[in-house]
Amino acid sequence: MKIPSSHPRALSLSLRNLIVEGIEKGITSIHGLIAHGRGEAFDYLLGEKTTHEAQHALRVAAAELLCAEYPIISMNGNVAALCMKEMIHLAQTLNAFIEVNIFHFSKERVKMIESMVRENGGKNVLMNADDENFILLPGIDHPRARMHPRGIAQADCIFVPLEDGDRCEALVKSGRKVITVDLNPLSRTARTATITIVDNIMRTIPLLIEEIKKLKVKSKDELAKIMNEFDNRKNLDEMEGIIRRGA
Ligand code: PTJ
Repeated sequence: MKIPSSHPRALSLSLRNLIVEGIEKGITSIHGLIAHGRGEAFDYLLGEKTTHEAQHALRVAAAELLCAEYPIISMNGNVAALCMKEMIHLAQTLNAFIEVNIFHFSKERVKMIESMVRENGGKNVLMNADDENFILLPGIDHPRARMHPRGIAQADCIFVPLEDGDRCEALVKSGRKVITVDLNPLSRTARTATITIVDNIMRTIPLLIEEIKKLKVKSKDELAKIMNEFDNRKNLDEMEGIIRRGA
């Protein structure tokens, strides 16, 4: 459905359309609708804007990604539908691989997202759709534990937006740094990740790319200072406070 630009909720409705189109194309899981609705509700409560706290978290995330030896950008079906081009740009800025890694696992959907990344100009893309070509993440008892051997399995830092709490916890337990984007500051993912950016992914990715470009000139010591001064739990508590008080 075409949304008239005069509609007061035009932007929000157009994002819903992207998710619906993603499902129609076969790249987004039907469960993605529920996840998106939950995100929408929190975004509404946050006034649909990037807060100072989210800006802080994404600066720390930029520092962490720049310091990582082998960062990986993980892409799921919602992220592919909402901001495929921006994620490709992020991966190019970091010179990192994108790994198509989905929660509701199906080989068909993994392959479809992978070819869409390539169609959109993403060259460094990995997927775990072949039966031999994966390593299992300990603690997850399901095909969604699959990690590509040259992707998440090797990574010391993973950017994994809109993630499930169970797998986020397993990734952190495995010793990897996990950076997520999640509009719900109370979610298990938000509370388990190393760095949580409580913001809409549509606003986050361009800001994160900008921040990476700004921080690229900083020394390792300066980046370490940015990371060491950050307390994820405190940032989440502040985000929760903003929601409770009303943005
Ligand atoms: O494609 P798949 O199979 O990997 O599945 C992807 C989803 C997102 C369906 C899957 O990972 C899932 O079920 O996630 P959850 O457990 O529902 O968590 C998704 C989180 O993302 C929720 O806490 C939402 O509030 C949040 N969220 C949804 N949309 C956005 C968002 N956060 C930031 N920006 C959004 N646009």
